[in-house]
Amino acid sequence: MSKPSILAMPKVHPLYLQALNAHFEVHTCDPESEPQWQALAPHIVGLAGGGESVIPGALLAQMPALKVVSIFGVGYDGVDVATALARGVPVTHTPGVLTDDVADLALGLVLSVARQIPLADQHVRQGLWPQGALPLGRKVSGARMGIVGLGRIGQAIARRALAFGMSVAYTARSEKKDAGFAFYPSAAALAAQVDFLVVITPGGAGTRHLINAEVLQALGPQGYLVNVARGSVVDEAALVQALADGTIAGAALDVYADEPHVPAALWAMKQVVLTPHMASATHQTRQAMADLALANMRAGTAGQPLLTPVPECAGMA
Ligand code: NAP
Ligand code: 8YV
Repeated sequence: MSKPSILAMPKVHPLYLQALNAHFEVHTCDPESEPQWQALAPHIVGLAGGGESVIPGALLAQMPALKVVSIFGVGYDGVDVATALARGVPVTHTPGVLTDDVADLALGLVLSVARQIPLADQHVRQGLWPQGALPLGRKVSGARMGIVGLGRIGQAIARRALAFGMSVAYTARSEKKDAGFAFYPSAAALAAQVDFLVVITPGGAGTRHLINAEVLQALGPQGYLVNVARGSVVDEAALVQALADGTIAGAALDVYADEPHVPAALWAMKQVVLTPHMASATHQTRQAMADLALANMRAGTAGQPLLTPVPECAGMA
Protein backbone atom coordinates (compact mmCIF):
# COMPACT_ATOMS: atom_id res chain seq x y z
CA MET A 1 0.00 0.00 0.00
CA SER A 2 1.37 3.45 -0.84
CA LYS A 3 2.28 5.78 2.00
CA PRO A 4 0.12 8.89 2.64
CA SER A 5 1.51 12.11 1.14
CA ILE A 6 2.60 14.97 3.33
CA LEU A 7 4.27 18.31 2.67
CA ALA A 8 7.30 19.53 4.62
CA MET A 9 8.05 23.25 4.91
CA PRO A 10 11.60 24.40 3.96
CA LYS A 11 14.32 23.79 6.57
CA VAL A 12 12.32 21.27 8.61
CA HIS A 13 14.78 19.59 10.95
CA PRO A 14 16.51 16.47 9.49
CA LEU A 15 15.55 14.31 12.49
CA TYR A 16 11.88 15.13 11.93
CA LEU A 17 12.19 14.50 8.17
CA GLN A 18 13.92 11.18 8.82
CA ALA A 19 11.14 10.11 11.17
CA LEU A 20 8.45 11.20 8.70
CA ASN A 21 10.07 9.39 5.78
CA ALA A 22 9.52 6.02 7.44
CA HIS A 23 5.73 6.50 7.40
CA PHE A 24 4.91 9.05 4.70
CA GLU A 25 5.66 10.11 1.16
CA VAL A 26 7.32 13.42 2.01
CA HIS A 27 7.29 16.28 -0.49
CA THR A 28 9.25 19.44 0.17
CA CYS A 29 7.63 22.83 -0.13
CA ASP A 30 10.46 24.75 -1.80
CA PRO A 31 10.43 26.76 -5.04
CA GLU A 32 12.26 24.05 -7.04
CA SER A 33 9.83 21.26 -6.18
CA GLU A 34 6.69 23.44 -6.26
CA PRO A 35 5.28 22.04 -9.54
CA GLN A 36 5.76 18.51 -8.18
CA TRP A 37 3.99 19.01 -4.84
CA GLN A 38 1.30 21.26 -6.29
CA ALA A 39 0.26 18.45 -8.61
CA LEU A 40 -0.12 16.30 -5.50
CA ALA A 41 -1.76 19.02 -3.38
CA PRO A 42 -5.25 17.47 -3.52
CA HIS A 43 -3.83 14.31 -1.90
CA ILE A 44 -1.69 15.89 0.83
CA VAL A 45 -2.99 14.93 4.28
CA GLY A 46 -0.32 16.39 6.56
CA LEU A 47 1.83 19.51 6.75
CA ALA A 48 5.11 19.45 8.68
CA GLY A 49 6.78 22.64 9.91
CA GLY A 50 9.23 24.00 12.45
CA GLY A 51 8.88 26.70 15.09
CA GLU A 52 10.07 29.33 12.61
CA SER A 53 7.90 28.16 9.67
CA VAL A 54 5.54 30.66 8.10
CA ILE A 55 2.33 28.85 7.11
CA PRO A 56 -0.22 31.28 5.71
CA GLY A 57 -3.89 30.55 5.14
CA ALA A 58 -3.32 30.68 1.37
CA LEU A 59 -1.03 27.64 1.60
CA LEU A 60 -3.52 25.70 3.71
CA ALA A 61 -6.23 26.49 1.14
CA GLN A 62 -4.26 24.63 -1.54
CA MET A 63 -4.63 21.32 0.32
CA PRO A 64 -8.31 20.34 0.55
CA ALA A 65 -7.55 16.90 2.06
CA LEU A 66 -5.28 18.30 4.81
CA LYS A 67 -5.96 16.65 8.19
CA VAL A 68 -3.24 18.08 10.44
CA VAL A 69 -0.39 20.62 10.72
CA SER A 70 2.36 19.19 12.95
CA ILE A 71 4.98 21.68 14.15
CA PHE A 72 8.43 20.59 15.38
CA GLY A 73 8.69 23.27 18.08
CA VAL A 74 6.57 24.75 20.85
CA GLY A 75 6.24 28.16 19.16
CA TYR A 76 3.77 28.32 16.28
CA ASP A 77 3.45 32.05 15.76
CA GLY A 78 4.08 31.66 12.00
CA VAL A 79 1.01 29.46 11.52
CA ASP A 80 -2.33 30.99 10.52
CA VAL A 81 -4.17 29.03 13.21
CA ALA A 82 -7.45 30.91 12.67
CA THR A 83 -7.61 29.75 9.05
CA ALA A 84 -6.60 26.21 10.00
CA LEU A 85 -9.39 26.17 12.60
CA ALA A 86 -11.89 27.53 10.09
CA ARG A 87 -10.92 24.71 7.71
CA GLY A 88 -11.25 22.12 10.50
CA VAL A 89 -7.51 21.36 10.42
CA PRO A 90 -5.91 21.05 13.88
CA VAL A 91 -2.39 22.36 14.56
CA THR A 92 -0.04 20.51 16.92
CA HIS A 93 3.29 21.49 18.52
CA THR A 94 5.93 20.03 20.88
CA PRO A 95 5.52 21.64 24.33
CA GLY A 96 7.35 20.36 27.39
CA VAL A 97 10.03 18.19 25.79
CA LEU A 98 12.28 21.21 25.16
CA THR A 99 11.55 23.16 28.35
CA ASP A 100 14.71 22.13 30.23
CA ASP A 101 17.04 22.83 27.31
CA VAL A 102 15.65 26.31 26.70
CA ALA A 103 15.82 27.15 30.41
CA ASP A 104 19.39 25.82 30.55
CA LEU A 105 20.42 28.05 27.66
CA ALA A 106 18.71 31.07 29.22
CA LEU A 107 20.84 30.66 32.35
CA GLY A 108 23.87 29.99 30.16
CA LEU A 109 23.25 33.31 28.41
CA VAL A 110 22.84 35.12 31.74
CA LEU A 111 26.20 33.75 32.89
CA SER A 112 27.85 34.33 29.50
CA VAL A 113 26.94 37.99 29.28
CA ALA A 114 27.48 38.83 32.96
CA ARG A 115 30.76 36.93 33.36
CA GLN A 116 31.93 37.70 29.78
CA ILE A 117 32.62 34.02 29.05
CA PRO A 118 32.75 34.28 25.21
CA LEU A 119 34.95 37.39 25.47
CA ALA A 120 37.25 35.64 27.98
CA ASP A 121 37.56 32.65 25.65
CA GLN A 122 38.65 34.99 22.84
CA HIS A 123 41.05 36.74 25.23
CA VAL A 124 42.89 33.47 25.85
CA ARG A 125 42.75 32.15 22.25
CA GLN A 126 44.03 35.43 20.82
CA GLY A 127 47.05 35.36 23.15
CA LEU A 128 45.96 38.51 25.00
CA TRP A 129 46.18 37.10 28.54
CA PRO A 130 49.91 37.96 29.03
CA GLN A 131 49.05 41.58 28.26
CA GLY A 132 46.54 41.85 31.08
CA ALA A 133 43.24 40.81 32.53
CA LEU A 134 39.72 41.43 31.25
CA PRO A 135 37.57 44.10 32.92
CA LEU A 136 35.62 42.71 35.90
CA GLY A 137 32.28 41.03 35.28
CA ARG A 138 28.88 41.30 36.99
CA LYS A 139 28.02 38.90 39.83
CA VAL A 140 25.06 36.64 38.99
CA SER A 141 24.47 34.83 42.30
CA GLY A 142 22.16 36.89 44.44
CA ALA A 143 21.12 39.23 41.60
CA ARG A 144 17.51 40.04 40.70
CA MET A 145 15.94 38.20 37.76
CA GLY A 146 12.79 39.36 36.00
CA ILE A 147 11.00 36.88 33.72
CA VAL A 148 8.68 38.08 30.97
CA GLY A 149 6.33 35.10 30.47
CA LEU A 150 5.98 32.65 33.38
CA GLY A 151 4.80 29.62 31.37
CA ARG A 152 6.44 26.20 31.11
CA ILE A 153 9.88 27.57 30.20
CA GLY A 154 9.61 30.72 32.33
CA GLN A 155 8.97 28.58 35.42
CA ALA A 156 11.93 26.32 34.57
CA ILE A 157 14.12 29.43 34.28
CA ALA A 158 12.82 30.61 37.66
CA ARG A 159 13.77 27.29 39.32
CA ARG A 160 17.30 27.58 37.96
CA ALA A 161 17.57 31.23 39.03
CA LEU A 162 16.56 30.27 42.59
CA ALA A 163 19.40 27.73 42.65
CA PHE A 164 21.75 30.65 41.96
CA GLY A 165 20.35 32.51 44.95
CA MET A 166 18.66 35.04 42.69
CA SER A 167 15.36 36.67 43.50
CA VAL A 168 12.65 36.12 40.90
CA ALA A 169 9.86 38.43 39.74
CA TYR A 170 7.76 38.19 36.58
CA THR A 171 5.15 39.59 34.29
CA ALA A 172 2.62 37.60 32.25
CA ARG A 173 -0.89 38.14 30.92
CA SER A 174 -2.28 37.05 34.27
CA GLU A 175 -0.91 36.83 37.81
CA LYS A 176 0.01 33.32 39.04
CA LYS A 177 -0.81 33.64 42.73
CA ASP A 178 0.64 30.26 43.76
CA ALA A 179 3.98 30.79 41.96
CA GLY A 180 5.33 32.61 44.99
CA PHE A 181 7.09 35.34 42.97
CA ALA A 182 6.39 39.06 42.79
CA PHE A 183 4.11 39.92 39.85
CA TYR A 184 4.37 43.17 37.90
CA PRO A 185 1.58 44.15 35.51
CA SER A 186 3.89 45.32 32.72
CA ALA A 187 7.35 44.60 31.30
CA ALA A 188 8.41 48.19 32.07
CA ALA A 189 7.37 47.93 35.73
CA LEU A 190 9.24 44.61 36.01
CA ALA A 191 12.34 45.91 34.20
CA ALA A 192 12.69 48.77 36.69
CA GLN A 193 13.08 46.24 39.55
CA VAL A 194 15.58 43.73 38.13
CA ASP A 195 19.18 43.23 37.00
CA PHE A 196 18.47 40.57 34.35
CA LEU A 197 15.30 40.71 32.24
CA VAL A 198 14.71 37.33 30.55
CA VAL A 199 12.10 37.21 27.79
CA ILE A 200 10.26 33.92 27.19
CA THR A 201 6.80 34.62 25.77
CA PRO A 202 5.39 33.33 22.48
CA GLY A 203 5.93 35.49 19.39
CA GLY A 204 3.17 36.87 17.16
CA ALA A 205 0.95 39.93 17.16
CA GLY A 206 0.14 39.77 20.89
CA THR A 207 3.76 40.27 21.99
CA ARG A 208 5.22 42.29 19.08
CA HIS A 209 7.75 44.82 20.46
CA LEU A 210 6.64 44.13 24.03
CA ILE A 211 10.26 45.00 24.88
CA ASN A 212 10.57 48.54 23.54
CA ALA A 213 12.61 51.68 24.25
CA GLU A 214 10.55 52.40 27.39
CA VAL A 215 11.25 48.95 28.85
CA LEU A 216 14.96 49.23 28.06
CA GLN A 217 15.07 52.65 29.70
CA ALA A 218 13.45 51.13 32.79
CA LEU A 219 15.99 48.26 32.83
CA GLY A 220 18.69 50.90 33.03
CA PRO A 221 22.48 51.15 32.66
CA GLN A 222 23.18 48.27 35.10
CA GLY A 223 20.59 45.97 33.52
CA TYR A 224 20.94 43.10 31.03
CA LEU A 225 18.37 41.81 28.52
CA VAL A 226 18.21 38.11 27.61
CA ASN A 227 15.89 37.02 24.78
CA VAL A 228 15.16 33.33 24.19
CA ALA A 229 11.58 33.88 22.98
CA ARG A 230 11.17 35.26 19.46
CA GLY A 231 12.93 38.17 17.75
CA SER A 232 9.59 39.88 17.16
CA VAL A 233 9.08 40.38 20.91
CA VAL A 234 11.95 42.89 21.08
CA ASP A 235 12.11 46.17 19.13
CA GLU A 236 15.54 45.35 17.67
CA ALA A 237 16.29 48.91 16.50
CA ALA A 238 15.53 50.24 20.00
CA LEU A 239 17.75 47.52 21.49
CA VAL A 240 20.71 48.36 19.23
CA GLN A 241 20.32 52.02 20.20
CA ALA A 242 20.07 51.21 23.92
CA LEU A 243 23.24 49.11 23.75
CA ALA A 244 25.12 51.71 21.71
CA ASP A 245 24.35 54.60 24.07
CA GLY A 246 24.63 52.70 27.37
CA THR A 247 20.92 52.81 28.22
CA ILE A 248 21.39 49.14 29.25
CA ALA A 249 24.56 47.28 30.28
CA GLY A 250 24.37 44.38 27.86
CA ALA A 251 22.28 41.75 26.10
CA ALA A 252 22.34 38.06 25.26
CA LEU A 253 20.20 36.98 22.34
CA ASP A 254 19.23 33.62 20.84
CA VAL A 255 16.51 34.96 18.52
CA TYR A 256 16.28 37.84 16.04
CA ALA A 257 13.75 39.78 14.00
CA ASP A 258 15.01 38.55 10.61
CA GLU A 259 16.73 35.20 11.15
CA PRO A 260 19.32 34.14 10.13
CA HIS A 261 20.32 37.79 9.73
CA VAL A 262 21.65 39.53 12.84
CA PRO A 263 22.10 43.33 12.81
CA ALA A 264 25.75 44.02 11.98
CA ALA A 265 25.85 46.69 14.70
CA LEU A 266 25.57 43.93 17.33
CA TRP A 267 28.50 41.89 16.02
CA ALA A 268 31.16 44.29 17.30
CA MET A 269 29.61 44.96 20.71
CA LYS A 270 31.61 43.37 23.53
CA GLN A 271 28.68 43.64 25.94
CA VAL A 272 26.55 41.41 23.69
CA VAL A 273 26.40 37.60 23.41
CA LEU A 274 24.84 36.14 20.26
CA THR A 275 23.69 32.55 19.65
CA PRO A 276 21.96 31.23 16.49
CA HIS A 277 18.45 30.20 17.71
CA MET A 278 19.82 27.08 19.38
CA ALA A 279 18.02 26.91 22.73
CA SER A 280 16.54 23.44 22.03
CA ALA A 281 19.48 22.21 19.95
CA THR A 282 20.68 19.10 21.77
CA HIS A 283 20.64 15.55 20.38
CA GLN A 284 18.33 14.39 23.15
CA THR A 285 15.76 17.18 22.88
CA ARG A 286 15.67 17.41 19.10
CA GLN A 287 15.03 13.63 19.00
CA ALA A 288 12.23 13.99 21.57
CA MET A 289 10.75 16.82 19.49
CA ALA A 290 10.94 14.69 16.32
CA ASP A 291 9.28 11.75 18.11
CA LEU A 292 6.42 13.93 19.41
CA ALA A 293 5.92 15.79 16.12
CA LEU A 294 5.82 12.45 14.27
CA ALA A 295 3.35 11.00 16.77
CA ASN A 296 1.07 14.01 16.23
CA MET A 297 1.40 13.67 12.45
CA ARG A 298 0.55 9.97 12.55
CA ALA A 299 -2.40 10.51 14.89
CA GLY A 300 -3.75 13.46 12.90
CA THR A 301 -3.52 11.77 9.52
CA ALA A 302 -5.11 8.60 10.94
CA GLY A 303 -7.99 10.50 12.55
CA GLN A 304 -6.85 9.51 16.05
CA PRO A 305 -6.65 11.77 19.14
CA LEU A 306 -3.77 14.23 18.95
CA LEU A 307 -1.06 14.16 21.59
CA THR A 308 -0.30 17.86 21.88
CA PRO A 309 -2.63 20.16 19.94
CA VAL A 310 -1.98 23.91 20.32
CA PRO A 311 -4.35 25.43 22.92
CA GLU A 312 -6.62 26.96 20.25
CA CYS A 313 -7.21 23.48 18.78
CA ALA A 314 -7.55 21.55 22.07
CA GLY A 315 -11.30 21.10 21.61
CA MET A 316 -10.73 19.40 18.25
CA ALA A 317 -8.45 16.65 19.60
P1 NAP B 1 3.85 28.81 27.53
O1 NAP B 1 3.90 27.75 28.57
O2 NAP B 1 2.63 28.97 26.71
O3 NAP B 1 4.21 30.20 28.26
C1 NAP B 1 4.07 31.43 27.64
C2 NAP B 1 4.06 32.53 28.70
O4 NAP B 1 4.07 33.79 28.01
C3 NAP B 1 2.82 32.51 29.59
O5 NAP B 1 3.17 32.73 30.93
C4 NAP B 1 1.99 33.69 29.07
O6 NAP B 1 1.22 34.36 30.05
C5 NAP B 1 3.09 34.63 28.62
N1 NAP B 1 2.57 35.62 27.69
C6 NAP B 1 1.87 35.42 26.55
N2 NAP B 1 1.54 36.61 26.00
C7 NAP B 1 2.05 37.56 26.80
C8 NAP B 1 2.02 38.97 26.80
N3 NAP B 1 1.42 39.64 25.80
N4 NAP B 1 2.63 39.63 27.80
C9 NAP B 1 3.26 38.97 28.80
N5 NAP B 1 3.30 37.63 28.87
C10 NAP B 1 2.71 36.93 27.89
O7 NAP B 1 5.04 28.61 26.47
P2 NAP B 1 6.48 27.97 26.70
O8 NAP B 1 6.46 26.52 26.45
O9 NAP B 1 7.02 28.47 27.99
O10 NAP B 1 7.25 28.64 25.46
C11 NAP B 1 7.33 30.03 25.35
C12 NAP B 1 7.93 30.47 24.03
O11 NAP B 1 9.34 30.25 24.03
C13 NAP B 1 7.49 29.74 22.77
O12 NAP B 1 6.21 30.15 22.33
C14 NAP B 1 8.59 30.11 21.80
O13 NAP B 1 8.28 31.31 21.12
C15 NAP B 1 9.80 30.32 22.69
N6 NAP B 1 10.81 29.27 22.48
C16 NAP B 1 12.03 29.61 21.97
C17 NAP B 1 12.98 28.63 21.76
C18 NAP B 1 14.33 28.95 21.20
O14 NAP B 1 14.92 28.08 20.55
N7 NAP B 1 14.88 30.11 21.46
C19 NAP B 1 12.70 27.29 22.06
C20 NAP B 1 11.46 26.99 22.59
C21 NAP B 1 10.51 27.99 22.82
P3 NAP B 1 -0.08 33.67 30.74
O15 NAP B 1 0.47 32.50 31.49
O16 NAP B 1 -0.59 34.72 31.67
O17 NAP B 1 -0.98 33.29 29.63
C1 8YV C 1 13.33 25.29 17.49
C2 8YV C 1 11.75 26.88 18.81
O1 8YV C 1 14.56 25.88 17.17
O2 8YV C 1 10.33 25.35 19.88
C3 8YV C 1 10.45 26.47 19.40
O3 8YV C 1 9.52 27.29 19.40
O4 8YV C 1 11.92 27.99 18.44
C4 8YV C 1 12.89 25.90 18.77
O5 8YV C 1 12.73 24.85 19.64
C5 8YV C 1 12.47 25.28 16.32
O6 8YV C 1 11.16 24.94 16.55
C6 8YV C 1 13.04 24.38 15.23
O7 8YV C 1 12.33 24.57 14.09
